[in-house]
Amino acid sequence: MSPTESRQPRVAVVGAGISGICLGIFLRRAGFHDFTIFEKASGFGGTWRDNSYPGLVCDVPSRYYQFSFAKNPDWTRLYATGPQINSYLTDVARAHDLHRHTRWNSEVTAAEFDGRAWHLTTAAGARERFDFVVCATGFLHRPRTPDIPGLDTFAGAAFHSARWDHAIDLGGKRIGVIGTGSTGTQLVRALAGQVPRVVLFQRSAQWILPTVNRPFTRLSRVLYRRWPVLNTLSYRLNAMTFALFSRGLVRPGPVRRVITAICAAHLRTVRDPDLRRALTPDYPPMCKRLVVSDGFYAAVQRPDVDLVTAAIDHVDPRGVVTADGRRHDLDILVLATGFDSHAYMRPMSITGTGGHTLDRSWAEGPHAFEAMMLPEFPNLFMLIGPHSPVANHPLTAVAEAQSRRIVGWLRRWCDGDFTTVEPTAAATAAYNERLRAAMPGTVWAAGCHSWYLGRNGVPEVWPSSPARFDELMRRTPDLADYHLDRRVVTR
Ligand code: N01
Repeated sequence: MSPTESRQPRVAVVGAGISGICLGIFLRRAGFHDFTIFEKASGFGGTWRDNSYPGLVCDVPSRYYQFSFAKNPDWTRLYATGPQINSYLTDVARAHDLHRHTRWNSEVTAAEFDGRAWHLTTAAGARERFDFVVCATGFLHRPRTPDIPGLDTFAGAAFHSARWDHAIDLGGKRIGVIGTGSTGTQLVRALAGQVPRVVLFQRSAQWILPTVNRPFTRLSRVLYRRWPVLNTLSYRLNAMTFALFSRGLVRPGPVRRVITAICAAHLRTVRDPDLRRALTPDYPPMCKRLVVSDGFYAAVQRPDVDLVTAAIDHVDPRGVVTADGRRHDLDILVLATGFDSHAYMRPMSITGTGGHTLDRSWAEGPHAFEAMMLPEFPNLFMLIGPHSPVANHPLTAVAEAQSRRIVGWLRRWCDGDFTTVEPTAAATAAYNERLRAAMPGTVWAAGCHSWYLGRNGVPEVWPSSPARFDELMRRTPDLADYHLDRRVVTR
């Protein structure tokens, strides 16, 4: 029986980024129409909407960083730009009528479970009741602003890379970039040569995997449009390459050695030995998220680009002063300092059964049962939550696997199998213990500081292959791992 013939659950989806869009499409396709996507901003795309800095390019190939059910034949390059991905996501969402389900400028501030249903409150004070809540908030949405003394005294413009101020003319400006992650390196690559001076403040050096962002010919795009199977083949080929890459992440062996050798050879292309030394990380490749770039080393060797490795002491109205006493005069200061990735759906306050709060549950760090559910929070799901395979695997694929699982639970609800479901505390503890036991062999535990690590220094990512994750998501849930409440709820 389709859900339209039986009872329909009311579902709230928080966030209209990749995972919220994906779930919305899965819900519609499965016949679930009573759902609302709450979005704090006024457009689809999540982090791809928020990030619009110069040079933003996805480091996963475009023909893989897309939904498997909505393959785009018109990608113009091996790696798509941020605006191209944002347009793609918006087009896919609109093509599936998701704008009809989306409530814009509606930030959910609280969700409370009353023993039967969830009550959501928005920043505007509206309150609404739902049978299920899905947090599709992602983990790269809360910019992390460094606590640098004097930052607020800077006379020029200072902003986080995810809040790029397009009103500011970059022409003739000296630009400082703090941070050498994927964002900082892309920014330097894009700004070098376009402005009189770029100063990169590096706290930790990064390993850089070289690539070439080659354009796709017009002919290839015509062929991909004519024969969609080509797009499917590209997608599968990329999936196999990434599966191979992920082996290097989760255990030592030949893949890790090959990637290490490629990164080391790439570093040797830096001619000046002092600069090369300054750019040499003190941890193995892939321990932090590997930066993929087709020009960072060339950019940083330009005479109009300075690499500053001295620690930042403070900021004053004229620029950044480093611990060696030098002042670096600047007109613009960009904070490419990353995100509070462990916040997930917070600061939204979530209260489950018996007044149990998410903050209390996560006092020792974010965790979940099989990446998606938590004890004491019935009928609450997370998309791309703790221990989802955030490594370099495309989040589109993760969102699809998890959306499919949520639809499975909703179907069971429609069949009357349960009214509320939550994992048991014992199953959750055992699952997290298994994950922890698998972490020591992973590259993330190889001795570096990164956002992949939790407060206790244990990695918070999926410690196995994407295929194993997909298998877990497709497996029929073992009901012994859950509390199922079968009370009939009358609304
Ligand atoms: O952020 P990061 P990001 N003083 O956290 C430094 C995705 N992404 O925005 O390494 C000085 O990686 C910090 O130094 P350290 C991708 O998943 C994807 O670059 O902590 N420096 C580090 O160098 C990525 O992993 C694409 O010592 C300070 C940097 O800031 C994630 O977003 C493109 C500092 C932060 O690096 C985040 O990347 C862009 C301080 N007080 C981003 N505080 C794609 O292509 C922090 N730093 C898909």
